[in-house]
Amino acid sequence: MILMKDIVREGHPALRTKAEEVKFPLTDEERKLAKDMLQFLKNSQDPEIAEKYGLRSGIGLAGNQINFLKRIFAIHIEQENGEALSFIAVNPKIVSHSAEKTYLPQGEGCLSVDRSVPGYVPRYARITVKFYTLDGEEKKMRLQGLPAICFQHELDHLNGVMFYDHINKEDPFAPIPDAFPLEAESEA
Ligand code: NB4
Ligand code: NI
Repeated sequence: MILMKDIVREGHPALRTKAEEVKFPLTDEERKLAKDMLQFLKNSQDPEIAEKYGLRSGIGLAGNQINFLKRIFAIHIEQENGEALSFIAVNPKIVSHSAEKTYLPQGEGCLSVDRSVPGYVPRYARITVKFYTLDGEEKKMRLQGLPAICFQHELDHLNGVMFYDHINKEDPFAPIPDAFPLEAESEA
């Protein structure tokens, strides 16, 4: 299982490397690592398991973060309606996006960043994405809210981009034109 010791931190070159397109069929090793990445997220959101193994909770994880430089990431977000948006994306792409932007009012963090970097991280409010499953099946989705923000955070990792690269250096909390903060679920 993936533990925090397997997640590389700032300064590791993998976080500034563009990950490679995956060729199908995937190798058994690639399939196993991808499934382990999704399982890490589920474990990290389980209070007992997270406590037992000292896991920081995560809703997304990208290959670069475990020094696996293939264009693969996993997302696992428990939705209000109890369903989980849970998938592994292979060779993900944003095919279109809204002009409108959004951001997490509390800012973003990263499992590869052991410090708080305050500031708004502008993200597209609504995106249409395309990716492949581990078996090579094409998936197309429209995402908004936290799933859209998470997808963009993970896609950035595959391109060697960190969330704080998007923060306004002069004024980290400067108002972002045509952007609305993501309301916390309960307030919505
Ligand atoms: C990726 C996210 C940072 C901002 C917002 C949030 C958490 C991450 C990083 C956008 C993507 C990991 C991957 C959370 C979290 C809310 C939902 C349900 C119950 C706990 C869970 C906690 F854990 N970020 N951590 N950071 N990253 N929300 N949630 N909660 O996921 O570095 O590249 O279980
Ligand atoms: Ni991250």
